[in-house]
Amino acid sequence: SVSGDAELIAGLPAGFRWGVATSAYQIEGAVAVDGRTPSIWDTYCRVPGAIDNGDTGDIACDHYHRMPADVALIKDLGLDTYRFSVAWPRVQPRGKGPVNPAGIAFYDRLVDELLVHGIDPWVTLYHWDLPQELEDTGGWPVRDTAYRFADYSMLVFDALSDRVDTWTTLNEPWCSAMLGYAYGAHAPGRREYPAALAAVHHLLLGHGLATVRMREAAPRKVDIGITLNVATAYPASSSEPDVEAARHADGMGRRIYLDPLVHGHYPADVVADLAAEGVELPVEDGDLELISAPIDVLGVNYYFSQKFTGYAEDGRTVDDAGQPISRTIPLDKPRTAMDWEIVPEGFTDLLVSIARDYPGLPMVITENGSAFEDHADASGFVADTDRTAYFTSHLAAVAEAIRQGADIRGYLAWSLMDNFEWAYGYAKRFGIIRVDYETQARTPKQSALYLKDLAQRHRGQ
Ligand code: GBH
Repeated sequence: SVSGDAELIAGLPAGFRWGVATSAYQIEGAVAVDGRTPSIWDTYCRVPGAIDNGDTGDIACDHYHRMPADVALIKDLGLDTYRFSVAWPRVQPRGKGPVNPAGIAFYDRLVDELLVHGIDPWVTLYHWDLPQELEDTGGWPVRDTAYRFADYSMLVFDALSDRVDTWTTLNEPWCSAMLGYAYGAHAPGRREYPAALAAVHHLLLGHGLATVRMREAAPRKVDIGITLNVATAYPASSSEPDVEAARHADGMGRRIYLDPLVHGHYPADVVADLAAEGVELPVEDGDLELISAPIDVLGVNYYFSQKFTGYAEDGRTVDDAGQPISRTIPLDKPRTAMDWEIVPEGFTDLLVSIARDYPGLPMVITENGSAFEDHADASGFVADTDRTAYFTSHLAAVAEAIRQGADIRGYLAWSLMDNFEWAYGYAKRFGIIRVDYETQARTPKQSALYLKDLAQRHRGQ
């Protein structure tokens, strides 16, 4: 409602960023152009059955060839920030060696195009597209990959830091490590549990190495941070097994990243949980000092929260291997097209808990959004009232967290346009702009016009 919108706008601080986010593999296409080599996603998309409908990122939104028009769309929406990712295999083919001039030139042009339109560029260095050659030598489970990431980061930083103020090292290391190496649901599709935990540590180490080197090389004040996918883990009841299950989930999803980043050590309860599974993180001397190098901003990606129980369906509290049960059960909320429950209060609780557990760390919402079954009219317009309502309830949740003391500096919607939704291919649409994949026509949806209006009114107040 208009009055509800006025209230949420009033709850957001002056200078609050309004923007949109994308990632390279999800929108660029042009995978074999200007010296780019394959990433793990190019490879994984060719595994039969890996991606719904056999979709690939080969063409995606063809953003590589349509970049100026896409930047103009952001400008038309009156948004002030655009978060995009750099494709490692474009900038440094095969993951080593000098910069590829033709590859970095694309991002050079993108940054200039954004600046000409008064849009603040926010660079994510790694949004999951590891050069395949680095996977062939072991991927994130091997320590060397962290050093390779820091070297690559410096190539990008050297080229763009004269104009880019805000830098994110990694997008959602949980996804890279767990979906990629434990659950086999994302590239490279491995199911190797101890290796996935090594990947967690090496991703964080890569973040730390890159952060320290970028800070030293910075030509002026820049903001450096990391983006995490985090959520609230609610216990199903106050029973000990349910509370334990939620603690375990929160440990593996949130604190295993934030504790080393902010406090310089892994959480003791998580280390104990892992030891009980026979897993030890491959920490070497000095690693935690690097990982806890100060950051300027925490990027928070939020989609939904879950409820956890420590009881199996048959009532047991341990599995066949003697490990405690921790599984999700429905909160009984409406769902999006991803089958994700819509839990805005989990967003408030999450942001307030981060502010409490990690005080002094400014946050920006670097992704929030939803997929729904969109219906385009003859002109391509989508009256996406469900997506619009999702934005309203989640922005209100952010405003409520701010009211409760959380330091939140901005909100970037996921996503600028419909794109390649990883294992779901093009079937799931998160865009605020409709993409017709036959013609590559872009049409702003109702939700885009809604965010445009909110940002404008907030700025004008
Ligand atoms: C983000 O990932 C990505 O950054 C972005 O590229 C992607 O397009 C967007 O979200 C939409 O998916 O049920 O075990 O997976 C979010 C991935 C999804 C990871 C929810 C955590 C919950 C636990 N997150 N998931 S599980």
